[in-house]
Amino acid sequence: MPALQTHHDRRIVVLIEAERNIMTEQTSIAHRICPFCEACCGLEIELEGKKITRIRADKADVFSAGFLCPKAIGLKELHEDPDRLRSPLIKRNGKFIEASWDEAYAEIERRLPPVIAQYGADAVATVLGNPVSHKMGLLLYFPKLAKALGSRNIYSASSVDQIPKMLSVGLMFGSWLSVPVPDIERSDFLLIIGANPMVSNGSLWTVPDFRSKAKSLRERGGKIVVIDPRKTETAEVADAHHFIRPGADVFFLLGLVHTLFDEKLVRLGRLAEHTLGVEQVDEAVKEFAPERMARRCGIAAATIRELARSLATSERAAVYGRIGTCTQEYGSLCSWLIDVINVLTGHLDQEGGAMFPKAAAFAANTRGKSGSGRGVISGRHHSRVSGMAEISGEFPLTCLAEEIDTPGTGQIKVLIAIAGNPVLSAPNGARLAKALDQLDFMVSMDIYLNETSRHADVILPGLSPLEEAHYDMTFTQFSYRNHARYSPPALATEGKQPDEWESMLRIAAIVKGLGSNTDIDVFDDALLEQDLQRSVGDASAHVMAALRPLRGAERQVELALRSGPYGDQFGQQPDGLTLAKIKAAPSGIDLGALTPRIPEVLRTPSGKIELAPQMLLADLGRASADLEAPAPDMVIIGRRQLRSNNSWMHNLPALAKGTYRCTALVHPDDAQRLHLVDGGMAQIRNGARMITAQVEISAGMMPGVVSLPHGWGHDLPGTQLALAGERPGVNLNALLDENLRDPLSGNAVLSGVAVELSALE
Ligand SMILES: Nc1nc2c(c(=O)[nH]1)N[C@H]1C(S)=C(S)[C@@H](COP(=O)(O)OP(=O)(O)OC[C@H]3O[C@@H](n4cnc5c(=O)[nH]c(N)nc54)[C@H](O)[C@@H]3O)O[C@H]1N2
Ligand SMILES: Nc1nc2c(c(=O)[nH]1)N[C@H]1C(S)=C(S)[C@@H](COP(=O)(O)OP(=O)(O)OC[C@H]3O[C@@H](n4cnc5c(=O)[nH]c(N)nc54)[C@H](O)[C@@H]3O)O[C@H]1N2
Ligand code: SF4
Ligand SMILES: [Mo]
Repeated sequence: MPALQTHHDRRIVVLIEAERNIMTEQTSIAHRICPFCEACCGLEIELEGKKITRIRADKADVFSAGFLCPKAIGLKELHEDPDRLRSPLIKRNGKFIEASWDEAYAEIERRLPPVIAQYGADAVATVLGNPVSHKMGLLLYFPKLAKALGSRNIYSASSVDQIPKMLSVGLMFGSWLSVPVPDIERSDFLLIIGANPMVSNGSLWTVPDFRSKAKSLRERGGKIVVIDPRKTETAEVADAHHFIRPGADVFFLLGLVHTLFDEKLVRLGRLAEHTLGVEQVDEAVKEFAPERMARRCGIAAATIRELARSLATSERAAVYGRIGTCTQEYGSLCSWLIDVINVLTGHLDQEGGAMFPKAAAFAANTRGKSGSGRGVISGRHHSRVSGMAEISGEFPLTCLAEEIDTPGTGQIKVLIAIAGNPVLSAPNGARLAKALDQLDFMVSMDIYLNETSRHADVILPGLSPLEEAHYDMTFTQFSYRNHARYSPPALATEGKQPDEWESMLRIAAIVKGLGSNTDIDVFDDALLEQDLQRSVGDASAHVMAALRPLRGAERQVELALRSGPYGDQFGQQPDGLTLAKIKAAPSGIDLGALTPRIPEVLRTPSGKIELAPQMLLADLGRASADLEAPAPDMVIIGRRQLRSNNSWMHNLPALAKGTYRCTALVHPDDAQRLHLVDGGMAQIRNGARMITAQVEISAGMMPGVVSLPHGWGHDLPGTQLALAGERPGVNLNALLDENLRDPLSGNAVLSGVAVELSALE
């Protein structure tokens, strides 16, 4: 600043400084990674004292660069929502009453250990919902709770979501989360199957502002092709869209793989020396010529062949599939074939292709010896009633109800539900709801009294996202670009509400017999010391001392970062990452574009890409036998909506307002045939199950397919969701059969289920 010349100048400076003081006293800006969806946008929270005055995108964010969606305002509305729970609830004589934290933990101590003593560890089940993957406290401390419980009964939303993909990448690349993602900024061709990133903002692919990235791709001459039974918002911004018969992706994908071999388009390039099983795949797909697949999947043979050629001849291309390809009978096969194509076309692990992110912390594919490993192990035990295999340490969510309501040795007596709402989010929630009422004891860790937590005996509410710190442990593993960002709490907690990691640890302490009043920090220290002894042996004292100033989840983040692939290795790499360095960069640290990682990323015992896992090859017989199956007259699929997030954001005014959205989309021809009118009501029936939904006629639907969003149906008694209850919508999952699963992964079939549709007078 130039030297001040005049009295006038000096006065201005005094004024500016006065204003700055007001700014610092009253207005402040906090940074928060949005926890609502996988895009993980960096946001700026403007505060006046404790009041949230504005939420906007952080333009300087190294990863999301100024993008946000309408849900971001939900951070303010959630914080202020009068229905959001701030203190624990205990059910007494069927009614919830507010309780202190000490009372709530004491109630758990009174009721949980006796059940374990009487029935054994497996009598206590845990069920985890989607927000767990967005919450470092829950994610980091659940393993400690699970270890203390020692129960095999672990369930989560993964098995109504991505577990088929986890299984296929686990078998192929050796760890559950080694999911390759499109390197969209350098790609020329994207084939998107059963995903709608324009609305979902990406999944197993963290890609904020998909729209701009897709636009740039097309502006540089690239192409996007979408395969979906609905002409989605993503299809609208693509070059081509093809309807596919729901649930028939496996036939389409087999047709593509067949073509690659048939037309001699297979080019593994650099991957050749790192891949096993190419010949087996060639042999296995011989019978699946596109000409035989076309009728079954609804896509012409010429189109399948043309797409195979485009993928093979584009220099930089990737195939990406999501929910639509997972939540169906062939979820595992589809997930596998997508990456088989990425490998056979030489696009896996190549710039502009499907690449492996390298997260700064917590990724199994950055730990231990690189290049090979134990691979993944599944099926170590089977569920009691249906005999479903454990995958990645959990049983299918659709087995939870039967494990509670089927008497016998090993029956579940206690449930700890953590940030999940399976009564709405899982098929046949009515059965689950009934089962929950038969439990001896149920704890919900949730922020609402909703369709699931209403069944609990004790509810422990989590903090508002603005009151807790955040490091993204999950989605950094699926990010289109490597980065590290940290959000400190934007606001101090009101009262004595603990962080969720503390509650988890306290329940673990209760199970361990340490008592509900135990000193949590002492317990946490002891657990960490044990872990360090195992991982770093003699160096544990040094590491423990370095971590000493921090506690809880934050301390775990510091440990993972410093020992991670970019870390300072506790002083050995002084330029490396530490939590302090990330904290000093409120808009994050960019760690660069994705780089090739094969073979280093692999953790298979062979040290190779396993292109032809036996389990998957064996399942092709099922597809082969199903080739002639006729198309049902009408099938139902799901859809996501921009202002909604599964079941739990319907109580926030800015997201709940506007036109009614829980509508059943049908093609005009179907509407005419079935005498359905726009805005009229339709009965949707699956055997004895029936719901009534409002019809919306849409030329974007594939004929013979009806689309209804999930997560609705807020008309169940005993909840405290005033706004959501005003327009409850209907529950798609009430129609679906909990016994319909992808047999390999146990994932629920949520898509392509045959229904009858009829007009309601
Ligand atoms: N038919 C059909 N069903 C589906 C799907 C579909 O496409 N079609 N999609 C499936 C998918 S992909 C998923 S991921 C699942 C989701 O299944 P769930 O995770 O069971 O459902 P959500 O609606 O996300 O419920 C999240 C719960 O977490 C609570 N919550 C929110 N924030 C916090 C927090 O900070 N702490 C705690 N303790 N609790 C919190 C909410 O109040 C809510 O109860 O639904 C699945 N269900
Ligand atoms: N706004 C918003 N964003 C969200 C969520 C939300 O509820 N709302 N949920 C979050 C969660 S938990 C997840 S897992 C992700 C999911 O992310 P996405 O997978 O991108 O989500 P969807 O929008 O459900 O897209 C699935 C698409 O599959 C299509 N589909 C259905 N059946 C089939 C089929 O058999 N074959 C094919 N090829 N396509 C099919 C549907 O028409 C739909 O367009 O989104 C996340 N983001
Ligand atoms: S796109 Fe997802 S992460 Fe970004 S602001 Fe919207 S809800 Fe939040
Ligand atoms: Mo999900």
